[in-house]
Amino acid sequence: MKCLKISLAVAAVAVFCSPAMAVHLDNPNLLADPSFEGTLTFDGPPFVGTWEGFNAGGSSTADFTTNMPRTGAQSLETNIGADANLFAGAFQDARFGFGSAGAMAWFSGWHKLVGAAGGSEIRIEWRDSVADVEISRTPNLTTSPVGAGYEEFIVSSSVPAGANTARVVYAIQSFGGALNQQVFVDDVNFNVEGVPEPASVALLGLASLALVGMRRR
Ligand SMILES: [Ca+2]
Ligand SMILES: [Ca+2]
Repeated sequence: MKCLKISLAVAAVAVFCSPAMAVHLDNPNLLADPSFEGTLTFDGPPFVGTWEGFNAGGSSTADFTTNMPRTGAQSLETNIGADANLFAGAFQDARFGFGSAGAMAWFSGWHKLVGAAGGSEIRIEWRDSVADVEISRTPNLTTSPVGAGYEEFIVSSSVPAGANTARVVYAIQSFGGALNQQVFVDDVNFNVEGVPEPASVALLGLASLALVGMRRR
């Protein structure tokens, strides 16, 4: 039992002492399945815990594929064929709780182009999950990948008052004319300054109890 307590204390130190990363990755990732290794759903809410796909039908599709992973076995594949006014993408809701107004938040990831460039729409839709309303949304990041390898994208924003949820969206569209493209997306991250992931909270809680136990000896 003593060994368990010591190992938990060491784990807590490791959490506090993890090496500095790029600023947009500094906080715990609040997205489930950030590497698209599970299943893309098309079954409506809830949108927390899994990715939900959407498309315009016809030659537009969104799916998880083993074709072009950046890491793991799968990536998200969005695809629109040679027609105008198509769209395809996926989104997920990440909960961070009320009380983060003004804190910085980041939605980042990696995307890779096959076919015609342009048409990416990457954004955060800020929501109040209790009232089930959208508060506001970031402008679309429309920087599309240019081809060859995976390229990083980053949407940064401060959390607006009244929001407890971020709906992170990756979509491609051909509203401006036919594009005939596929975009692969992998290794996404959404985090909010000062918001820990539930698992870290539980671990720190256990470690604190272990330290209290050690002091009492
Ligand atoms: Ca992956
Ligand atoms: Ca769903």
